[in-house]
Amino acid sequence: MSTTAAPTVSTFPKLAAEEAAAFVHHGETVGFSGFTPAGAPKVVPTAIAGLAKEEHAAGRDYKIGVVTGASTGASLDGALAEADAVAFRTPYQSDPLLRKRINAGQARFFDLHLSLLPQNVRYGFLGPVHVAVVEASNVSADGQITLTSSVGTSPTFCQLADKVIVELNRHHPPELLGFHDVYEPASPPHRREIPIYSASDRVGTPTIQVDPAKIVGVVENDAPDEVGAFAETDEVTKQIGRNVADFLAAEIKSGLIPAEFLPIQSGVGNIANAVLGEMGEHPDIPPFEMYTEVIQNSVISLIQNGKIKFASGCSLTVTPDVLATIYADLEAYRSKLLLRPQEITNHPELVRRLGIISINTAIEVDIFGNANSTHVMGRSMMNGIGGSGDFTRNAYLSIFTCPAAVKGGKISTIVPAVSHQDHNEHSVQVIITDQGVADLRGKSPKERARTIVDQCADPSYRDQLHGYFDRLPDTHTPQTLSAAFAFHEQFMATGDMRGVDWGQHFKN
Ligand code: 0RQ
Repeated sequence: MSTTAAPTVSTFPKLAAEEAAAFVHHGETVGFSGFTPAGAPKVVPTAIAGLAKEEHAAGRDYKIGVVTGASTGASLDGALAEADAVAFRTPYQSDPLLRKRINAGQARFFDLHLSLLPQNVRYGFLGPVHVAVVEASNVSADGQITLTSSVGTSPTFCQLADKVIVELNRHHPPELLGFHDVYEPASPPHRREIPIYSASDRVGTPTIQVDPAKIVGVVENDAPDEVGAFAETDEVTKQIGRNVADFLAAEIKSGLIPAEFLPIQSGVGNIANAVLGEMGEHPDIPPFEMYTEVIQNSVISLIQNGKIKFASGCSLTVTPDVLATIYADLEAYRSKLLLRPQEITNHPELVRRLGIISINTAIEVDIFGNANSTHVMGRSMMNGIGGSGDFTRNAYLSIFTCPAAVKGGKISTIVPAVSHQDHNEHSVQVIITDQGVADLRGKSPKERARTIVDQCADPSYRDQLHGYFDRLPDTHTPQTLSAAFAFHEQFMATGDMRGVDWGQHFKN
């Protein structure tokens, strides 16, 4: 693999961000690079937001469709939401302002499995992509774009868009050439197998090849990725991590997971970061590989101490200090890290073939093993399903983690029925909280219910959950519709799930 970056050339017009924004018109759809804030453009989206405000002030409509790899940072989702410039948004977001607009019904959001986004765009299911805005560490005269800290859906946006705007970000060195493996599957009926057989296999090219005639200009900047700091690991999160690590070590010991271990996918957020940290410290978990979507801070620490041998992902979602350590020693990481498009990192064929162990975080799970990753109280969107469904459905072993109770104990994450369902009982195999592990494999719904309540629920909710279970009819899945949402109703009425009066709910 060549590590010599082709020199950046000045054949493309050099644009100010505002000049680039002028290429984006009301009603158009823009495909932005970025997967989490990693690799998302910064100055062009903020300039588009400025244009939107000017248009609104002049009494004209201005809104665009915003499609990205996953979530982005404040200068993309945040700025566009603040300017009320978002007509629709997909497939995932985590910006507080945008979330507010979505939940207020002011921005249309549709939540997609992340592996499906690129092909849905190629199939035309989302309509045309008029403009691609892509952050790059280099662009050559013949239109080869070297990406930065993520791949996301950029190859597809660049292929389909009429116009491509490159944000050339000097924060990322051109020597990143070789850290990306760009591959797009053919569309049916011509699609073939994807020839990846281990986490480190390469099948594509190091750059995106774009028709140079489509590149309308290059905007230069040097802003770092807007990846926020992770929360300090608290005792609850640590205990979840220890429970996951102990469980996996026991699975290896019993032979249910091969002794050489299997590639790990770990979800996004504070809990996922802490779980990996604990796995890294466990003496009975051998060094392993990641075939994951988001590479977070803890992965880099574990590469440094040898516990992670290789990490394939879609984004380097690490804080600026950690990215700086990688960039200071790029050659050492060249054989340890690889970034791929999201349809490859999350591809069901590959997740099943490689035997991925998936570990994702749920907002709540119910006593039968259904999981909600996206909605608070069934109606407020948090972030989106992300890649959790891609991995869970196809994993060798699928695990969901969550604290047994949140919000100072006022919310039990173990509930009689999830208020929104993203992953059903057929795909969820293991639930792990700070209280313990519920291994659901081979268990009937009634056995699952007892295991989940006894092993995973917070002690302050166990009697209440038994109170529900003990009143249930003796059927296969003994759910009782009039009482199934009593925990949620109680919370919405009083702000606390504790103290449900079952007598009111079981009327017959
Ligand atoms: O609220 O922010 O006010 O403190 O949700 O929860 O405990 O910090 O956990 O950062 O790991 O996020 C499911 C949202 C968890 C994330 C979710 C509140 C809680 C806190 C955040 P505060 P924590 P995390 C591949 C995998 C879906 C996508 C996915 C997610 C806030 O993991 O978005 O899996 N997952 N992708 O207090 C009310 C409940 C709650 C609750 C937690 N039951 N009711 N609030 N919270 N449970 C990667 C990608 O796809 C990119």
